[in-house]
Amino acid sequence: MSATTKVTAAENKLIEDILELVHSRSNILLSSHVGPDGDSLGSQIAFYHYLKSIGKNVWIYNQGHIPHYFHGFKDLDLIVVEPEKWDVPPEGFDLVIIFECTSLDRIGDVSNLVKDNVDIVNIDHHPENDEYGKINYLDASASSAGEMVYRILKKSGYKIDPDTATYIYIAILTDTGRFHFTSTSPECLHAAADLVASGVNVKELTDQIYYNFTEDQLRFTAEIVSRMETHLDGRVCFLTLREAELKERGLKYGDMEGLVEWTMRVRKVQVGALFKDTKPNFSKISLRSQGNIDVCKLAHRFNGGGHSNAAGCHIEADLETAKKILLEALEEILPDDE
Ligand SMILES: [Mn+2]
Repeated sequence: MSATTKVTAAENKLIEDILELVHSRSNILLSSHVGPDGDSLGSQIAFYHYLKSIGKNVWIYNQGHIPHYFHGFKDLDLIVVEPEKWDVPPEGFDLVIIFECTSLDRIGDVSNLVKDNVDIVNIDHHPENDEYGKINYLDASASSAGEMVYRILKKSGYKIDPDTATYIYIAILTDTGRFHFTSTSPECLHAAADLVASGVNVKELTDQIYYNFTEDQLRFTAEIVSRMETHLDGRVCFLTLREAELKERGLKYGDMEGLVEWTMRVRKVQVGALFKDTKPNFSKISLRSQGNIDVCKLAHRFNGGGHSNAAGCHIEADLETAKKILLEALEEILPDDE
């Protein structure tokens, strides 16, 4: 480990156990939550590179769309999102490693490939976790699953090459909102510094992720932002993303990744929400909050979860009804205006 990374004896033991287990297996499946994000994709690809370096057979199967900013990365095709291509080797998988999932069902349809008796390694940084693994490496203080992968790879003796460093960096960068969220700890920044020293091209990478809209994407973003709704004296900001409008423009939900962050750019806003009608009478909601306002707890009330300042949930209702329901809940939890 680098001298700047704090790892407790208990954590050290967990990492050693993971490395030992990984070395003893040959066919390893990696997966993460439905609708993989920068952290899940970066963590899985980085871990893939490590496992290949020690001679393992590795598969990465995920359900859902890849965010637009990931297109153009050369290892993208390692992530198989088409269920018809989810081949299982004749002898089966002998280890499954799951990144940033609070429960096993979060991997969606990939769970159909996970046999009851197969060993699972569970690597997660969410505050609550079902501990469904044979090994559960959990750290709610970690900025990202990527930061935890970094600790494992440092301990493994694997030389982190520029490619692997880049994928871990993507995980940390995107999960901290570009080193913005409260999870941006000294440990996370030390890891990032070490990754840059290993060859991450910070400018090129940041451009590729955050300065890479198509004209249509930016115009549509501007439209949605211009239609934002504010409530409770400007302390709540709602954005709405309608599927019909996406379709009209030939865009996908993955093309609008990061949209919810616009809500928090408004000075007084304490809670921001993005509503998406992903199915008829079904509204998916991304939540953001400031300080002590725990949107993870709020998300629990609506079939969701996440982190205290960034969470997701859904309400089985159309967009306008869902907004009313969420606003009522927010009225209860937001402290009175001084
Ligand atoms: Mn994460």
